[in-house]
Amino acid sequence: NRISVISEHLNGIAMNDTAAPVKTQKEELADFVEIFPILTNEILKELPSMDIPQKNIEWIEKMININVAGGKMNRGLTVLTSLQYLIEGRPLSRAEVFKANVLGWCVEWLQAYFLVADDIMDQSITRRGQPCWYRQKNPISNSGSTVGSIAINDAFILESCIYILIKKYFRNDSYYADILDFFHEVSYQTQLGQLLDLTTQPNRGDFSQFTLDTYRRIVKYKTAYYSFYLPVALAMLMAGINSTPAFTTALDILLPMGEYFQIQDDYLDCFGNPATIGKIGRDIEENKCCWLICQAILNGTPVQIDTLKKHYGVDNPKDVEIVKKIYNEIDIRGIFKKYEDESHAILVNKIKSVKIMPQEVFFKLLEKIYKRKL
Ligand code: DMA
Ligand code: MG
Ligand code: MG
Ligand code: MG
Repeated sequence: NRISVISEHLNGIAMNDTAAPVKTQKEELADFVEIFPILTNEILKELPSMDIPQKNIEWIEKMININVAGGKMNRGLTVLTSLQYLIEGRPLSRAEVFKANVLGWCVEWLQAYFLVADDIMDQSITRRGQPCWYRQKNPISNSGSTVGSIAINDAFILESCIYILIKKYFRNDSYYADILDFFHEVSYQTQLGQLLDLTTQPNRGDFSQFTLDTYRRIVKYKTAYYSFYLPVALAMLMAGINSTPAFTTALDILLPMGEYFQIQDDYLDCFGNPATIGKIGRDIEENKCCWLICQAILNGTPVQIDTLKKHYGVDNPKDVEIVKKIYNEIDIRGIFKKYEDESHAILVNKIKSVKIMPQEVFFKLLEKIYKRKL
């Protein structure tokens, strides 16, 4: 079939050490997208010999297609982009380009695993413009039931896929164990972040935990490590960088960048266009310790804060409206805009002081997310 032909073709390329042609950003995106069905096929093709019935193989195929593909792919593309800046003075080989993109997809698989679970835990409704996976129609049910709690197990399967792919393509590389360590460590950090997020949420009306210190800890763990540090660190491994100071420098920039990114995510949860961001905000209803509520507590009058305590964390459109009205009264948009500019300036200054590795690695990432609307 077509996919196995492409697969053999690309495995051939992966063995090939000739220089990859210089490509436009659009072509690089097309290359990245092109290998997704090949990687999916690597996972699916093992299943018949494991005696897994066809209907379950189809389930996994559908589940992977819906949850791994269709995002912005910023994290996935970052591995190759970073590697290009890290390897100076010579073009990357076709094999290097291919392998960087495999790692990029592994980051996308990791993200899919977290999002499937996150949407259940956050009781979200839509993701990437369609119902969240756990809310989708169960493909093999004849009673119209949803995927429901099977999605919990699907999240675990998505996680396992990462290690199948890494083993397939990196088993013989000297940095194989380092890649595994990074995925394991960053997974744990993200799980801890989700725990911090979920445990600041249950006591509505109690604002004692909604401080910027608590907030920063949550978002460092739940977002920054996997979204910003991981893809760059993987490129660093591929580039043969193994000095601790280089990784420390990367952390020093990428964790604050991840914080900035999650603050944008929180802002968009409230003020973004669902048609653009592909998801319907739930932070107010879910009593999340998000950036907006922390700022409202810092900037509101005692009367406003009292009103927020009555209406924040209630799953009712009328209460949500009252919260948003107070956000507007304290000019949260202005506070956000000021934060965005200041934070951008601080990051630019930090990046300008980097000497141990090319600054473009970081500038490129910052440029992609500054003032994002989705
Ligand atoms: C996202 O936090 C964190 C992870 C680990 C998925 P979130 O719940 O704010 O994300 P989203 O707004 O995409 O649901
Ligand atoms: Mg969520
Ligand atoms: Mg969440
Ligand atoms: Mg969010």
